[in-house]
Amino acid sequence: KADNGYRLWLRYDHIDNATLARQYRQQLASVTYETGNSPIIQAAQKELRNALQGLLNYNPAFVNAPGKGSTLIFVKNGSKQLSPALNKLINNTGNEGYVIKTISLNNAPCLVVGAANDKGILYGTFHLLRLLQTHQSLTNINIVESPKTQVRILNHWDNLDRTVERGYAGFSIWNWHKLPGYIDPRYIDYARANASIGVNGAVINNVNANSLILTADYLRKTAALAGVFRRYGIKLYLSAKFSAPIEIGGLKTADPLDPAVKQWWQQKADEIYRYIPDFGGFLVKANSEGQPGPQNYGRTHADGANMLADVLKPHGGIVMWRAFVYDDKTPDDRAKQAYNEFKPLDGKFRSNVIIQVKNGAIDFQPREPFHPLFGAMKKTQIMPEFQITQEYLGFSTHLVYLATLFKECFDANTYSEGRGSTVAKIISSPVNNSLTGIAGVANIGTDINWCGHPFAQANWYAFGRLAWNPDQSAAAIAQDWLKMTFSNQADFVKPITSMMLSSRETTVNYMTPLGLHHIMGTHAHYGPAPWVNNLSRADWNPVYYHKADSAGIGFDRTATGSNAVAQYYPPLRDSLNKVETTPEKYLLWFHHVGWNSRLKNGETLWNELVKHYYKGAADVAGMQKTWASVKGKVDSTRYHEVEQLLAIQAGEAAWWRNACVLYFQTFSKLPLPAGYTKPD
Ligand code: GCW
Repeated sequence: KADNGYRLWLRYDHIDNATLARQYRQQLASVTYETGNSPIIQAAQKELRNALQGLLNYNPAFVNAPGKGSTLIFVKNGSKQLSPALNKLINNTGNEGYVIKTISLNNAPCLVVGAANDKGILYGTFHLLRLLQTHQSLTNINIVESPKTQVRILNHWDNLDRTVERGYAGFSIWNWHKLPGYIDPRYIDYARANASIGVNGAVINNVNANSLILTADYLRKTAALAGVFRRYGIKLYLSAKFSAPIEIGGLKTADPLDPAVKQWWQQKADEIYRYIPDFGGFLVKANSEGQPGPQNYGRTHADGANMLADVLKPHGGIVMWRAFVYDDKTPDDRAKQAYNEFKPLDGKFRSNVIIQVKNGAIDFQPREPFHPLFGAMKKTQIMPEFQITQEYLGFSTHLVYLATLFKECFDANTYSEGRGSTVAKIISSPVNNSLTGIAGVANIGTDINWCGHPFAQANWYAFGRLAWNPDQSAAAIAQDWLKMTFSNQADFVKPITSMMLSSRETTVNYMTPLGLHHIMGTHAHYGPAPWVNNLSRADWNPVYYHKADSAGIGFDRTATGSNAVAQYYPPLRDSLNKVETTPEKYLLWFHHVGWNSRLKNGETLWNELVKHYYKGAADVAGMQKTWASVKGKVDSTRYHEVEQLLAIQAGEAAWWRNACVLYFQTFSKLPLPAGYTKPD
């Protein structure tokens, strides 16, 4: 059957295992809602009906009160039918959590989906459906869930002309021309998909913001989108340009300490909340890559963020202030700048400000060590920013499952409070009652399958699942996604799960092995260009990062070099300061290493580098074989799409390998290891 991928992981195709389907129908024979009838509950009900219709070709009886023969009951805030203990459990699930539990009601098993609030019912519904979609047993269920972070948000880098910065899946899905009058059904499907994975916020415009988004004309349009999102528990946020008071307010300055500026933002906030009563707040990129900010007026990031936080505070809004800053102020090492600028401001931000920090200190590279700001700001709330769109990972052409990359950051130990101070723990622990959060730069566009590559959908999916709970495994999430998106067949799920799990390491191997970084094409960020050395700013040039010379390769960030290692806590700082104790995957990130230096396995650095590049390219050929082995187990449309994309990826992996090996060889002047054939 043809499948264009539009339905993402919410396909709800009929379960062809007849025994299983029959059992589900019996177990879900009658449905009762003791939840009230809010718009969110209605959305949840609609999802349930549609899904059961699709999965089981079945319309359960909807009964008003649970009684004899009740098999599925949704309960908000407790019910007379339930034990005090279960009611208590349900009432303690918080704003978004839920319980799914099998109980005995009138001597028969009954499944309870309980929550303290509407959103919990919505999320519980999607979890229940996931059990069906992945063919799990519905017998003796006992699930208690609540999210580990509160703001789980997509950042769309969408421009008002519908181009998308670093977007590789068509144009922006927001049709500004037809809004607010026309609600594209796609907005509803977008909201459903997000709700199904627990995403509860969306910044709908680019951080390189256009002030026009804050004018009444656009606010009317965004309000229409917010109306769609609200029914799925999603708050709308906007990227605010710091100079908006000048551009659309007619003021002469945007100085955050100027009373007229503050008053302008105050009125703007009040106006926004008239259009969108549950508006989430602002995301701000300031004094970064040419964007205006408080430093233009001799003020600090804290001055800027706090001014905006104060005007949003009475309405319950937040400011997500980005720490992605770099310019010529830290000429020896761009990686140090965010820490240098933000660490001294620790404790100076309002409690409704969250500092949004990229997972690594450079920029969404295939592999980076975690950003040293995690754990460094003990009195300031921090949220990580991941990039779901594959700016540096082959766009939507390469199959790269990013859950392993996200996990590497979450699981990293910062040592800020000794052992166990992982990034996941830090970012899910509220500081001064602030909200906690996680952001992901969206990979969504107008392409029929939303994300360009059928497997790029997995990265949107995994982002949401991990934002809900960063402790989940990348493998379990991949399996769920594969089953829901393609097929439950074990001989499909097993090989393709392992293909997904190794795909990111494969990409690192053919792009930037052993800690190399930022050696890609400098404008598009596609393909290799380690040789570029003529851009106007030193820190835009790949040669600045790899520093290859006749002696060796790599960026010395130790005490004898830029000393970026000092931004990490001991004992990590000390181990990164030495070649021998630096994990080899980060070797050239922290050290300039001689071509003939021996690595742990006894190989020379040069040989090991070459071998990584060759392995990366060979492993893409392996992915092609794995995919060929599941032919016939998935629909032919998506099969052929992935097949063709993998062929491109294989060609480009070889391109990366050849370019990097041949270029670095001009410095090492060493032959390839025995048995390796030099590329033409
Ligand atoms: O990753 C870089 C991108 C820019 C982007 C910037 C940022 C939105 O190349 O396109 O701008 O980072 O994160 O602000």
